Parts: sequence; structure tokens; C-alpha cells
Amino acid sequence: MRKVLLSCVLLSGFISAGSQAGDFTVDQNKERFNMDSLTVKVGDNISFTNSDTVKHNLTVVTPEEESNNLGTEPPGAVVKYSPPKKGTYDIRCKIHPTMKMKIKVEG
Ligand SMILES: [Cu+2]
Repeated sequence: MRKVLLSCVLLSGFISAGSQAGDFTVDQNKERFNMDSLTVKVGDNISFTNSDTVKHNLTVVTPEEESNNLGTEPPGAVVKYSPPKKGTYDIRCKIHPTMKMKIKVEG
């Protein structure tokens, strides 16, 4: 009986730790990302903040080369993205072609 209870406690601890998504923030300022690359896990949440005085328009290119336009982002806006699977994602701005960064997603 005690053994069963212990394994339930261990299992529930494992499940809650496993489902805890991380939160990351990438800033855009002076038409640049504040980092070249970021490593996250599947299901983590990434917030792209626009600290610029101009608008941006982020596009996520998935490991399968699919393009997801995250829409126009006015100054002060926050756009969120959560990568659905592992692999390397390219983040670009449709307005500023020099803005590029990579997100590496681990399983
Ligand atoms: Cu931009």
C-alpha cells in the first residue's frame, strides 16, 4: 500500500514537471533582435516584444520550410509563438530583411 502511494506521488511530480512550459522573451529594438539564436523546448512560449518606434512583421519558417506570418506588430506590441515540434526555426521580419534569428527547439 505504501509502495503504491509513493509511486503515485512520484508520477504526479513527474507529470507536472513535464507539462511546465518555459517562457522566453525576444526583444526587437533598432531593427534588430536582441539575440541571434534561442534554444527552447517543444511547447515553450516565446514572446516577441517590439521596443522599436517602427512596426515589424514577424514570419516563422518551420523546419519543413512552411512560412507562418505572425502579422503586423506595431511599436509596443507583443506577439507570442509556441513551436509545435522540434527542429530549427528561422525568424524573419518581412519589413526588415536584415532582421534574422534562429530558434532551436529540442524535444
Ligand atoms: Cu522589422
